[in-house]
Amino acid sequence: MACAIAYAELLKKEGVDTETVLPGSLNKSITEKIKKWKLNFSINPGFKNAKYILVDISDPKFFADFVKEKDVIEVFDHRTGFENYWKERIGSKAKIETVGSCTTLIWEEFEKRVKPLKITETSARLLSTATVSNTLNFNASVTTKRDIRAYKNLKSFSHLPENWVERYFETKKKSHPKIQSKQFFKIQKVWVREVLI
Ligand SMILES: [Mn+2]
Repeated sequence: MACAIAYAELLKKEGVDTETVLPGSLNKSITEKIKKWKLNFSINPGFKNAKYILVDISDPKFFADFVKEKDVIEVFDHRTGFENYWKERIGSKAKIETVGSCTTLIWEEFEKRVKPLKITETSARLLSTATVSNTLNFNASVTTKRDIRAYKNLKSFSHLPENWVERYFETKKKSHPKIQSKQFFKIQKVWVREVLI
């Protein structure tokens, strides 16, 4: 969700008529608190004859039914496996790179394309929170320097409270009682590191 909402913001800034479509139910990592932010998306596509940009997904098996492959014009993903598949079809518009979170790729597009650099507070909050969620607060082995750098640079736009990350994982822990306390301890430990970044 974070990638789709933020990238739509970037495209709108560039004058592209864009809509964020998130079919199905929202991911469990989206807490009640996040749902109260001004989230601009629809569940069904409102445009006819639309072109599609896929974010955080590149495996054609998992597309929504309404997306026809020939209408896909750009793909962002941080998981490998389909780089060549998309390169053959859309060339450099296939942005599949191994980073911890797809949000990092989206933020880097802002840095490249938005001059002077700006992003709404909501999009910055979504990208930041999804980054810490996906990388287990930079603790997961998939984490790269690019994720940490992106998160740091988003800070001046997100204005999240200092203890946001801790509170976010607390809430997640409450709604996911299955998370092992050991794993949570790890998260907390790294949270201390995060504050120092
Ligand atoms: Mn992902």
